[in-house]
Amino acid sequence: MLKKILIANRGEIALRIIRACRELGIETVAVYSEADEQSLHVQLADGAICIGPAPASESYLRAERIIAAAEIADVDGIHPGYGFLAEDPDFAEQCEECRIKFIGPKSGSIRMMGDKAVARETVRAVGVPTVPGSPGVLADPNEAIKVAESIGFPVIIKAVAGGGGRGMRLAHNSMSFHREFAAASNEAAKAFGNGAVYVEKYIEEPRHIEIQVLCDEHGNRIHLCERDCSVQRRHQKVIEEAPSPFVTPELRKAMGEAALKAAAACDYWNAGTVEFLVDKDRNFYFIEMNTRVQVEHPVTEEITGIDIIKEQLRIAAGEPLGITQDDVKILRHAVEVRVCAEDPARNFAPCPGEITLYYPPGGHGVRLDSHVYGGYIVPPYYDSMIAKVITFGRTRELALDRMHRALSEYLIRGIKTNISFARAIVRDPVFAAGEATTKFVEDFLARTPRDLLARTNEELDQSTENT
Ligand code: MV4
Repeated sequence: MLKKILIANRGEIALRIIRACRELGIETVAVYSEADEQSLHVQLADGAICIGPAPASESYLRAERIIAAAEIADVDGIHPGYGFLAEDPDFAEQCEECRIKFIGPKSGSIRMMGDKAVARETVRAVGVPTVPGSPGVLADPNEAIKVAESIGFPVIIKAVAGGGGRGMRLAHNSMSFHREFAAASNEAAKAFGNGAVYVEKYIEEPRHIEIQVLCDEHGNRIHLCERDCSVQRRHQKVIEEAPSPFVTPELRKAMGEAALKAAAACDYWNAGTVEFLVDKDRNFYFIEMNTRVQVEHPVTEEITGIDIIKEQLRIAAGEPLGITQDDVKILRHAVEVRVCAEDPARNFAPCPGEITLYYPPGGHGVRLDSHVYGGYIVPPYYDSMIAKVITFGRTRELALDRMHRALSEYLIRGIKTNISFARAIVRDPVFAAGEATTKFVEDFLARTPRDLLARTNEELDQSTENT
């Protein structure tokens, strides 16, 4: 087993990794920026090293500082968490060259899946369904328009270096295609330093359903079923759940097998996620592979009983998987809400500041993954997510009732959060019926009065006190 690892991250995921290490007897070293000196991940790790000023570009994104810290602390491995350097193939390669185990896939797999056109072509070649589209990158607008016309409009233009919705443009006809093609390419060149784009048929109102995979370094590969992440606002997930209310046992089997084919095609190891779009007729199409542990991994842990972070550590230590596909069972239903420091009344603008009062939810069927506490100051430099509330139960209805109850208990004062927004979604008839597609949040916001989303639990409590 690994003896000592460095955690190249902050916040709840750094804590999550420290906790898994504690249970496995692995020593931990935290790294932190000047803004995170008082953070729980610094307090809870066995050691901690400051790697620079508050902005991520001067601390958590500095590969050379993290490698230097790893060498000073003499660790065997680095866990990158999610975000920051987690999907940077150059960082993984530097770890490999320094003989520090990168707790994730090899750099070659990250590089391959990081180019969305290469990823798509690679998995298509092994029989994974992809969205009809261009065979690869389209450089010439006149060639691109021929492809678009042969696919049929509407089409979506995607940046090769994109992912997560950045650098995407929709075209409804040949006229708008010229404009959108140029816009997508320019936007991608500016944002990623790579203007290459490809074209796909546009799938209307799909569901976003992803398969969790675990692969060891000996060629064993299993999947841990799906997560439904259709409830998103501007490509940011708000609520995730497992199993998907839309997925039948037959579809689960087919998507699971396709995900394992995709993993095999890039010689994948460690934990990964294969993302699919699923249309109303339950056709599924590969869109991309995430070569890291994801924010929403706890819903899979809660339905299967498998600790994904511990599995990552065991795989990185070279152990063969101790679980077979037949061992993977869906034991219950789980839901996750991402709690963010943001103001729903001001178009979800980030809302950093001091948490003046904090009362977290708990009780039967509730898990809270968070690094915050009363008196904590949410810094303005990083992602606004401050907690993940995960609830679970024998049925979806029970998991959702528990989520509503947990969110009602959750008191955070001093900063604005999206708690009331999430609670309203949980009680929405379309969501409750399991009918949410990726268009759900937009529709929900259009039919929901703003003041309802902005109301905090304490304001709701005050209105009940008065009655
Ligand atoms: C699409 C699509 C429709 N058709 N591709 C957005 C994020 C990126 N991972 C892929 N995305 C989409 N790709 C085709 N061919 C619609 C989306 C999309 C979406 C996907 C998942 C979750 C939310 C979304 C919101 C808008 C658009």
